[in-house]
Amino acid sequence: MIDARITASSRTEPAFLSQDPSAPTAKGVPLFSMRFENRTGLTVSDGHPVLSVNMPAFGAGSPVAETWVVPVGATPQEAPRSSAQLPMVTHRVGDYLAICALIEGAPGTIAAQTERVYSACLQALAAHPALRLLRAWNYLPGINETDAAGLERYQAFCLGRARALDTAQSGQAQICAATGIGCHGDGPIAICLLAGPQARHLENFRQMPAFEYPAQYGPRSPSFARASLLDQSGGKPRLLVSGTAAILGHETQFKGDLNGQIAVLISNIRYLISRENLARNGIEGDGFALHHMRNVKAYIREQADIGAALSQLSAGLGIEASEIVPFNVDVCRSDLLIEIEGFF
Ligand code: 3EB
Repeated sequence: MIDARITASSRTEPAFLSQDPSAPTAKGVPLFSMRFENRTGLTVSDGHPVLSVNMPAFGAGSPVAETWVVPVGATPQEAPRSSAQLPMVTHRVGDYLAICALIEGAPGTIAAQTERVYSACLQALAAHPALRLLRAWNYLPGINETDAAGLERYQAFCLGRARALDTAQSGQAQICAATGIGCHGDGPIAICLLAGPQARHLENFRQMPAFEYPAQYGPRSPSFARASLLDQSGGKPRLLVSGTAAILGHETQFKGDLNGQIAVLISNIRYLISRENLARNGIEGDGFALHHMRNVKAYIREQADIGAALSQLSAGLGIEASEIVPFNVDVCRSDLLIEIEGFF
């Protein structure tokens, strides 16, 4: 089992906890943290890797952190290991592994550097042959800018990531749920991979699989699944939902219309988690309820849209606006105004 909590900088005062009473929220061994603050970096702190990402939560006085936690029973514990070659830290707790890394390099080298660092991460994963990729987070400064090689930085990143996945030798490197989103500043790309026991990776049958997007969106399609379903060995299954936007088929809907985009992204998540979509993915079960979405993060391109976006998301999902953490960042397609993610 694994769980994540989002907290304000004071660890003892969680700003948000999973409300599933069966979830091992408060107690457990931290596997890794993502700290949303005003710089990007990678450190080891309190025995686990901390990936700092330059994207403070909007309106939060202090940094917000999302910490993924493995229940206490998951021993023995190993210390995090830092790579001698790259800014990369791996940490294994029980059946879970986190790999956090920074992708740095001169302008025009994003594709090559992304391939190099992703390959190193996948090689680190290969040292744990029983584990599979469950979730990836990718934070890109200047995501919509054109890099010195003439490609949009997000597209260059997708190219490098796809090449690294092509050359990964084992079936461990399955295409999993992911986030690919902008962040502030001009620092490195920050990534984190979560691996664990076998997961099922789902598509949304109302959207084209992202890995099949046509070439108009870049030389290589984005390598991610719409969601990954974790078998919580006896507990409730957990569905990790990728960054989700107003895309139907492969096309952005309601360009320039925030309300329209939010309506479509909510209907995308509603369908993704439905019994019908699960069945089309070969998974039995009733599906999930929208208002059970947790650890919701909203990525909003225009600062002026944040208030309206939170109200509409809160009403549409049926959760409190205060449970949604907003970030004012660019989204991977320049015509997307908003993207959200979370889990069930
Ligand atoms: C989309 O549907 C939205 O590149 O890893 C969402 C989640 C998006 C993950 C990624 C990109 C990624 O294409 C963008």
